[in-house]
Amino acid sequence: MRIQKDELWTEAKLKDLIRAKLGENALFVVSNREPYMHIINQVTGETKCVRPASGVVTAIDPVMRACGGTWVAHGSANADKKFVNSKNKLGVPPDDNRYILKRVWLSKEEEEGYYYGFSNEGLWPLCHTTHTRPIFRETDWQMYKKVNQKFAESILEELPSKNPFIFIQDYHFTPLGRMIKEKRPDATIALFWHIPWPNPEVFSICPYQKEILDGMLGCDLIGFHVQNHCNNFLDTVNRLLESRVDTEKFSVNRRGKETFVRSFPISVDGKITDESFSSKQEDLDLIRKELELEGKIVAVGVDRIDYTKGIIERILAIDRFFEKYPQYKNKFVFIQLAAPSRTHIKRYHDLMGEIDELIEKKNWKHSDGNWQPIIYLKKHFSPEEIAPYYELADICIVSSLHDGMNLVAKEYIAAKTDLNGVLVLSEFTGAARELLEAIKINPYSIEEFADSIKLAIEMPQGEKSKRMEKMRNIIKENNIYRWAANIIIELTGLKKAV
Ligand code: ADQ
Repeated sequence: MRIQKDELWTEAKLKDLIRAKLGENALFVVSNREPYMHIINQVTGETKCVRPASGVVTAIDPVMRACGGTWVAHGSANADKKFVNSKNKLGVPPDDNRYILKRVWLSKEEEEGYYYGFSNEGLWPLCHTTHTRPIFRETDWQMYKKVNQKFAESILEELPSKNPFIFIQDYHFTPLGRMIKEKRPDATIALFWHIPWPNPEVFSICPYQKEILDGMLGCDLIGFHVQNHCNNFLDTVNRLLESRVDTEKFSVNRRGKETFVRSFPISVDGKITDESFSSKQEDLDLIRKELELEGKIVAVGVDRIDYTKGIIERILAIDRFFEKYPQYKNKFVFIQLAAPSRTHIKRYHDLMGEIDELIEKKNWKHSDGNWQPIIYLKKHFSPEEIAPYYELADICIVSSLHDGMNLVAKEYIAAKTDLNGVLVLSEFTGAARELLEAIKINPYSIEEFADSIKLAIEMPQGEKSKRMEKMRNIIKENNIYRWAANIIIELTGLKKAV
């Protein structure tokens, strides 16, 4: 079965495909971050269910809502234990149970070594070209493997007696595929790598390179966002591991097992054809009034606070823009929505301080008392709260120094029903390969970046609409349902070939 290029994929269609391909075999998803977190406010005692700021959750939740199944993830929030049954499970979303979330509990030491240490101080900087030095500690690596084993056991308990399908998410779980396969060789396992894959020279500094690659090759299929990451992965395996790389089939043979490597550019749910997606006029008016945006040109940035997202570079470019083009003072406002992330890691903690300080400094430099050029909203927002900011923004700025895909760029386009918006997009994102009508920037070149902001402001209406329409068509076609369908078809196709 091949998917037609212009075929429109919907939740219902994906549901039918899953039923036809997997039958009674439910899908098992594994990720570190859980899709719903129960958080209690220690002061008021009030509990909230929150969807975390995570690209993985944004992408996979609509797929699981469509297909049902079980999602296994770390129960990391302070009230999570109160909401599970005796098997650590609950139905989610809480108000409309579509699938099962199984929470895995980790001790502080486990979380420290596996999540903060090996995953986020080691592999994350290793895979992103941002010149942040990866830190590899033997204790973190041992804990990372121990936690992977814990997840393997939690998943193995759930698997049906025949031919289960397991879909592993991201760099937190490089040994997991092999660990599951050892106990259940009949399982079909895919791993999706949500971040870039570096070239062999870069990867070879990792002291655990062979074990990592060998673990990943326990899976049947490994997916990346873009072809270049697939190529880097195959080059890395070819260079560092005893195996046979087949460049025709795009696969690796190791000890008699074949693993296929493919690109699947991830996307958003889109809902481009669904009018209900638009925010209420009152919500838009309220934000405009509260932030004094009336008559102003508005640009927005929406990010987890992470050094890969180029937030510092963005502020420097806005500063340079006002220096070069002072005629825009009092006329242009930049709003940064920023969710604190991994704050326990020193690099992230320091970055938060740097951003606070820089914004304060630049606001002081340019503002005249009545107008503030940068509005910094440092908190976690729900997707419904973010939507009006996308809708009212004339410009969205995505300036990542390196990013597997970047879903903010796609969310902005999906939200612009009136076609009245311009996307300024870093050339170092996976999204830049698809969204050719965006204004491309190199975030390291502050001068060029500042000029691109001016270009976005001054783009004629007709040109804006034309570009936005083209990008909306791309997202409408290549939405998250098509992404999931492509992976399921590839995976079930492989199964038959075994
Ligand atoms: P992330 O690095 O998390 O994802 P991204 O793809 O941009 O990056 O997704 C971020 C998500 O968090 C978006 O859905 C956004 O709306 C949300 N978000 C951002 N700021 C927020 C805030 N202040 N409050 C609440 N939510 C917020 C990783 C990779 C990416 C890849 C995705 C999916 O790093 O390259 O696109 O996985 O594969």
